[in-house]
Amino acid sequence: MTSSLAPRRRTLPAVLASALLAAAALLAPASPAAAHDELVSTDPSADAVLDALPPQITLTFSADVLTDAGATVVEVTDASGASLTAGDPEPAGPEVTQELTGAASGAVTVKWRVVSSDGHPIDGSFAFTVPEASPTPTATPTTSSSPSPTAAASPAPTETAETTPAPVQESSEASPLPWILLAVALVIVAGVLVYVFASRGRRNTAGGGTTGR
Ligand SMILES: [Cu+2]
Repeated sequence: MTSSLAPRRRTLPAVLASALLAAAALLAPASPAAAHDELVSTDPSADAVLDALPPQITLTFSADVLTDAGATVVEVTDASGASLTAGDPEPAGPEVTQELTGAASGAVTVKWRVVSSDGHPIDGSFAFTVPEASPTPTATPTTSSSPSPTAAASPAPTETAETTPAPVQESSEASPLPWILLAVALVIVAGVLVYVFASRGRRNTAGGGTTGR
C-alpha cells in the first residue's frame, strides 16, 4: 500500500549506511568470518626443516572432522611429485594422521581435504623440508686465512674534520596516517552523497507541483 513513496524516502539512509559499511569493511579488513572448522596445527609444522622424513604427519583441526569414506584426503609428495603416503588417512576426532613411507629429499608438500563438523569441506596445503637423500660429507677445506693487510689505518689528515651528521632517521614504523586519510575521505564521500540525495529530494518535491499539470 505505502510502497509508492517509501523506496525514495529510504534511499538516503540506505546510501549512508552502505557508505559507512564500506568504510568499516575497509578499516577492518581482517575480520575473521565465523565459519567452519579450520586447521589449527600440523606435525611437522609448516615450513619446518627436518632431519629426515617423519613416519607420519598429523593434522589437528578446530573440531572433529567427519569420518565418512572418502571425506578425508591427504596427499604427501616430494619435490618430484612422487607420493610418500602409506595407506589411507586416519581421521580420529579433530586429528587426521597419515602414515608416510619412502625416501624424500627437499621440499615435501602436504595437500589435505577434510569435511568439517558442519558438513562443509575445507582444504589446504603446507610444506616442510627434509635434507637431500645422499649424505654429502661437506669437508669444507676452505682455509682462507688471508690476513688481508689492506686494512692499514690511513691517518687521512684532512682539515675538514666535520663528521657528517647522522641523517635524521625517517619514521620507520608504518604510521596510521593513510588509514586516517582514508577514513576522512570516506566520511567526505558520505557527506557528499548525503548532500546530493538531499538536494535531489528537495528538487523532486519542489518540481512535483509544477510539472504535475
Ligand atoms: Cu562451514
